[in-house]
Amino acid sequence: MYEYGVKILEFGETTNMISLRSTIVAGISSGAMLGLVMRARRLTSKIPKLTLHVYDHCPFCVRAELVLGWKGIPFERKVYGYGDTLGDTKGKYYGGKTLTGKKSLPVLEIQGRIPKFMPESGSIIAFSEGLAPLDTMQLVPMNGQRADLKAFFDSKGDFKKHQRILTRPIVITMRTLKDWERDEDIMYATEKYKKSGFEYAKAMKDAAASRVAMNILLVKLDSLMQTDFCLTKTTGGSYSWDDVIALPELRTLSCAKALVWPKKLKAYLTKGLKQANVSSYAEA
Ligand SMILES: N[C@@H](CCC(=O)N[C@@H](CS)C(=O)NCC(=O)O)C(=O)O
Repeated sequence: MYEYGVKILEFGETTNMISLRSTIVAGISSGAMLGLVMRARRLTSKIPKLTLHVYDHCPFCVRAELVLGWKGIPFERKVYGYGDTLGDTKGKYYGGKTLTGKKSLPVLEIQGRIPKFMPESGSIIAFSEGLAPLDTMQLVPMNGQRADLKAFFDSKGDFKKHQRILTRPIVITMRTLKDWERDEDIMYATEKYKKSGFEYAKAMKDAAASRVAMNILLVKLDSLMQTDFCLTKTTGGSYSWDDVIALPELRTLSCAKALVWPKKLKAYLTKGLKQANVSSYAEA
């Protein structure tokens, strides 16, 4: 969609100021065009150098990656082993980098800001909202989460229960991910989850039953989608916090084998991740 010669983001598109500049169309006066280019340059120069420190498998990290990606905000991505202490007392080894001193990711490193390390996915997302060029539509209206979806993804609900059974034994086998490169990374995860009552051997035995339950849950989630491309119908058809929460959970689930994904839901996941340049585990 074009307004005043500048391409406005439509649902599903990502951009950065370089592509924004390149979409300035012919047919407007050279003075107006110069003004637009200068404005675009001014906006671009406002974005500091960003490094997002993540675990690949962490849904909170993926939330931040999605929003930065959808908004076309350039950032460098740095992945850590799950057993890395990051300078904290928790963990199995020190990989050589201390961020906030707490073993918790994501952390956004913002060049020139004091302090330069920003923890908490919610803060990072709010910060990204402020950074995004004024000409881009707001991708994440803070309009509150839908109660039905909140219940669906609740950490004590059935989705999370079956997701853990179907994915925890699988993710740690993905050794090409930095998260699970070292044996200590896997040891850290298994010990942590065992302490919280999760049994890996039982999970493998329960997988078939969980697969049946999950297939039913996926059909239910598919029926909760209010549009073909977003969970929730929003003004302007943009993504909302419901998508920011759901897509990382579905991405985690994409490593589970032999599930039957409803077509619309699968297309939603594939597109949502692709638009932010976030990988899926489905092909791994
Ligand atoms: N409230 C934090 C939660 C982040 C979080 O829990 N991250 C997990 C990974 S998904 C973590 O870093 N865990 C470290 C550990 O368990 O050692 C946020 O939203 O950013």
